[in-house]
Amino acid sequence: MRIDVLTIFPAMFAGVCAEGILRIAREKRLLDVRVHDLRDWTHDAHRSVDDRPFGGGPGMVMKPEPVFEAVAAVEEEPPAPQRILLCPQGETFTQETAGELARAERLLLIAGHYEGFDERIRIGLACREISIGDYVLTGGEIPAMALIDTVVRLLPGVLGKEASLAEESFADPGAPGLEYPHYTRPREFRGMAVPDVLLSGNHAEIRRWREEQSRLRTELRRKAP
Ligand code: 4HQ
Repeated sequence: MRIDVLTIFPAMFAGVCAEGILRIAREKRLLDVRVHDLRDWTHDAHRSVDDRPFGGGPGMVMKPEPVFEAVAAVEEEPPAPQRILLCPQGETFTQETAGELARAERLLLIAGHYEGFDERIRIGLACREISIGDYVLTGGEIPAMALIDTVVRLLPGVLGKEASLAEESFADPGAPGLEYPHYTRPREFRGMAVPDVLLSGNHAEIRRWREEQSRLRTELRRKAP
């Protein structure tokens, strides 16, 4: 998958793309991330990407021209990407959204700043608008990284065989549950013991216990009134 990103802070993506699963995915050539500085498509001495809002009011608005020019430049090379604008007004990003996007050959993510985008950007570029949740960040970069991270781990070949199989059951939209409690050595730590069932060697019983814990947690933490 190829992912292009338009941002005024390209350096923010360096660390995220250079470590962990994203690094592995890039090394395996399963992921090609290209981060572009929006200011490369400005023409004034100050390299302005924002301007004052018509009608007055506080804050600044992302100008349409650099975004349109950047999109045209990045899309010169086929195939045409699915365009995504990260903004609080978008549909809420879920695991299901991630699964859908993981099937795309190419994505173009646009990270905004200031009070938001000039409305012509939404209208003229027909972007899918996505929010990572109902809280306000200073920019769309962290939402873009969250989306990239979530989508890339779903690409075939990125995770090991075991993790991919586990993914299938969790990705099942019918039965998404929270993880059961995990334990490793030592068997007792600061007075807290590992549940006996996990040491029993009875795999049927262990599976039942984990399913039960998963169900209880989901009910308690996700379906509370
Ligand atoms: N912002 N999900 C404001 C977000 C956000 C979110 C990005 C802050 C866009 C203009 N983006 N800028 N939540 O809070 O995606």
